Amino acid sequence: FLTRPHELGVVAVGFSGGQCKPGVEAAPVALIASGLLEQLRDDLDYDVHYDNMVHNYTDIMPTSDSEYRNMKKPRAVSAVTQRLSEQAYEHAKQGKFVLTLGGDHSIAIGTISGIAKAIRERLEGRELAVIWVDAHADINTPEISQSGNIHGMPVAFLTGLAKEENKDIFGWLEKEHLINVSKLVYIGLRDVDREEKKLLREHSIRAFSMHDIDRHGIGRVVEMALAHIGNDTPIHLSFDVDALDPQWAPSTGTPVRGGLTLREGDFIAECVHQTGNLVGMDLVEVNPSLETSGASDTIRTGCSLVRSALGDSLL
Ligand code: HAR
Ligand code: MN
Ligand code: MN
Ligand code: MN
Repeated sequence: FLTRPHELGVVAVGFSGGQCKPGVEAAPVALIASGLLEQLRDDLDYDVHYDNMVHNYTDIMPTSDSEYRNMKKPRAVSAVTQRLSEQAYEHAKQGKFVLTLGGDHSIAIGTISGIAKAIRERLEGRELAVIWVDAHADINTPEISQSGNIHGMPVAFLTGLAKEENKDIFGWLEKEHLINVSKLVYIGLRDVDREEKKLLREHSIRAFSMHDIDRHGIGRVVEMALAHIGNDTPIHLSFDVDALDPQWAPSTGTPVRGGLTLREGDFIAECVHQTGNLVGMDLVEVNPSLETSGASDTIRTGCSLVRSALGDSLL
C-alpha cells in the first residue's frame, strides 16, 4: 500500500558539488551503461519511468557561490537539491518507488525532503523513516564541519539540526520536508567526527557501527534496525557506497578500510526490501575516475546494491 509495487521512478543526478573531487557526477552514466535499468525492467519486472537524462542542473547554477557559514558551494547545492526535491516529490506522490543515482551524498537533501513531503500527503501525515548506510554519519552542521563539504551535512539539514533562513541556501526546506531523528538509523559507521558523535549521543540517534556488526552479526543488526523503525513505516534507504569495504568499492571519494562486505551490503538492502515498506533509495558516492582499475568493480557493486533493494536474489 505504500507504493504501487512495480512502478519505478528513476532520477539520474550528475552532481559533485557537495565535495571537492570531480568524477562522481559520471556515476549515473556508468551505472546505466552497465545495464542496470534493463535488469530492473527485464529481470525484476519494474515499469521503469526514466526521463533518459542525467540531470546536472547547469541551468540553475549560481554564477557566484562564495562560502557561507563555512559551507562550500552552498547556493549550488541548495539549488540542485531543491530541484531534485521537486522531482522526487512528483514520483513519490504518484506512488512510485523513487530510485536516485548520484552524485555525491549532498543530493539526499533533495531526495529525502521530496519523498518525506509526498509520504505525509499521501498517507495522512505519516513520517518517513531513513536507513543511512555509510562509513560516515553525514550529520555535521555547517559550524562543526571540519571540511565545509556539504556531503558531510545532509542529515543535519534533513533533521532540522541545521537551519538557515536564506531561501537560496536551504531556507526552502519546510517542516513537511524534514525527518524525525527518532526515525533515523545508521548502519556501517566507522569514521565519525568528534562533534558528530556528540550529536548522535545528545539526540539518542540509533546507530550501528562496524563494531556492532562484528559483535552481533549483520543479521541481528538489521533486525534491530528494522525493529527500531517499527512495522508499517515507510522507509527510505540512503546507501553510500563507501559503507562497503574498499575491497568491494574502491572508487569513492572518501574510502575507509574495515567496511561491509558485498554480501553484507546486499543483505541489508534485501532485508529492507522484504519489509515491503521501502519507498525510495539513493545510491551515492560512486566515483569511476578514482582508483580507475577498481571502477568497474565499484560500478558492479553499486548495481548489485540497487538490485538487492528492489528484490533481486530473493527466491
Ligand atoms: N565527516 C567528514 C566531513 O564532514 C567526511 C564526510 C565524508 N562524507 C561522505 N559521505 N563521503 O558520507 O567532511
Ligand atoms: Mn507505469
Ligand atoms: Mn555519505
Ligand atoms: Mn560516506
